[in-house]
This record gives sequence, structure tokens and C-alpha cells, in this order.
Amino acid sequence: MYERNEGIYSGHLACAGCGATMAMRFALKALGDQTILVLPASCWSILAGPFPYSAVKVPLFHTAFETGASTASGVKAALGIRGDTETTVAAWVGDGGTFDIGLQALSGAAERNDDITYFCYDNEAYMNTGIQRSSATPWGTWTTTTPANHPKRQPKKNMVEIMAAHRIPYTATCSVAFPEDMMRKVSKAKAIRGTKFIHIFSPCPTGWKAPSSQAIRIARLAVHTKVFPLYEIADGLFYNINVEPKNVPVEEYLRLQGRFSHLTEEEVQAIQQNIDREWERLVHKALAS
Ligand SMILES: Cc1ncc(C[n+]2csc(CCOP(=O)(O)OP(=O)(O)O)c2C)c(N)n1
Ligand code: SF4
Ligand SMILES: [Mg+2]
Repeated sequence: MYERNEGIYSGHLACAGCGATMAMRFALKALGDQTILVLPASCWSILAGPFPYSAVKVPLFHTAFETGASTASGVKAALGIRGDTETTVAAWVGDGGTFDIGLQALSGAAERNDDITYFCYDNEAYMNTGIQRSSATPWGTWTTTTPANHPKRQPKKNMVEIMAAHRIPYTATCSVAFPEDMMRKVSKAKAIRGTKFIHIFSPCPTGWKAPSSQAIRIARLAVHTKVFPLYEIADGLFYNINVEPKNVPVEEYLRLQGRFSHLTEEEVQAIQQNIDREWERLVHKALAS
């Protein structure tokens, strides 16, 4: 059903193997042409191309870093004044723009339950400005601001739980390694009124010090190691796990990426224990739903 619907052209400016470009392709296949995208500062501000060129078929609204959600709310309201209640307004924001600097705007839109679809493509750092750590960067990771002799010592913020706590109608995690699952979730979000939050695992070969050819393998392993489980939450309360992980040891995921190459065996074990604990908590919520 999605095969023929392409919303992104060849000739974009991303690095080879960039997950953020694949994520956009899958999202636009499901959203269709009657969509307006709001892009705050991020890699996507660049890789869409300079005006008057665009790698994307639908209209783009470039906006300030912290204003992804509030700009999307404004565009939706303006369309409503013109009598257009059907166009999908989607904020397309990085993890820095979501977990950190745009969190207040996002929380405001979610609390009002504004009718927007908010995508966070998560590459786990501020990539566009040179791989600085964000609150989406996992514990133990190398970035340029958390060097190998002083890696990140805080855990990744649980953004999905923060959004679920707003009791918005739909929250989901997606991965570029599972396109059918992703497009089904985006189609579902499109049909729901109110605030929808889609969290996309988006490999960045450049910032993760990994070969471009391994991007999808890494994303698949993130799901099968339970680093990034695929699940959805209705009304902030009802959890549904969509892909059963194959219980691959996290070490297999970590060793493909130079950003983790400094980790000791004990640190890898600590990461494994944390993943197992978080997975138990998720399963518990899904069983209780
Ligand atoms: C208020 C403000 N602070 C800082 C910047 C510089 N800046 C532009 S893009 C960016 C990184 C964005 O990171 P993220 O949201 O994770 O997207 P990514 O680049 O990883 O795709 C930063 C820090 C800015 N444009 N505006
Ligand atoms: S730095 Fe990373 S997220 Fe940015 S365009 Fe390159 S691969 Fe994509
Ligand atoms: Mg980022």
C-alpha cells in the first residue's frame, strides 16, 4: 500500500547510511502529500537542501530550535482558521530539540492536546553541530563533550514515559529497521485527533563511528537486544509491545559502534543489567494494560 508513495527525492544532503533520511522516507509514505512539516534546527535543516531547492515533496517550515511543537500548533491553528481541518501538521525534530531544548514547547502542546503529530528522530546526540551529548545520549557513550576518558555518566532520559504521563492519545516507538511497523504506526497516528508522539530510533553512522553499511543492522540489533523496544501506548496508559526481542546480548550491539569502544567488560555488564531491568518494567506495564 505504501510502495508508490514517495515523499523524498534523491539528492538530499545527508551522510551515507543516515537513519534520519530513511525515517523521513517511511514517515512520508504513510503521511501522504497533504502534510506540512515543521523543522527546527537539526541535521534535517541542512539535509532538506537550501531554498529554493528541497529534497522533500511537501511544504517545509524551518523554525527556531526550541519551537518545533509550538510552531506546529500554530500552523495547525492557522489552517483551522482557513477552514482546513484535514492537513496533517507534523513536527520533525531531533533528540536535542525534543529531549532538551524543545521540551517545554512539546509539553505545552501535549497538555493542550493540540492536533499535531510530533516525530522525534533520535540519533542520541546533537549531530548537526558536531556530536555533542544530549539527554538522549545513553550512559557510557563517547561524544565530543563526553570524551572516552570521561564518557556520559547520566542515563538516557525516558522521553516516551514523559509523553505518556501527559496522557496524550498515542505514543509509539519506531525503528528504521522495521519499516512496516513504523508505517503502520504513522498511519494510525494520522487518523487520531490530538497530540501524537512518535519516537524513532535513527542511526547516525558519522556520530556513532560506525560504517554506513551497518546502520540498519545496528538499528535491528537495538530492538533485538532490548536497547530500543518497539511498543505503543494508547492514552498514556495502555501498553502494547509490537516486536518480541530475540534476547541478543547487548555486547553485539555495542561492538559495532566506535562510540562504545572504550567500555570495559564490567561497564558492558552494567549496561546489560540496566537493559534487563527496564525491559522487565516494560513487560510488566504491557501485562497490566
Ligand atoms: C537556540 C539554539 N541553540 C543552538 C543552536 C545550534 N544548533 C543547531 S542544530 C543543533 C543540534 C541539533 O541536535 P538534534 O536536535 O539532536 O538534531 P540532529 O542535529 O542530531 O539531527 C544545535 C545545537 C541553535 N540553532 N539554536
Ligand atoms: S551527521 Fe548523522 S544524522 Fe546528521 S546527516 Fe550525517 S548521518 Fe545523518
Ligand atoms: Mg540528534
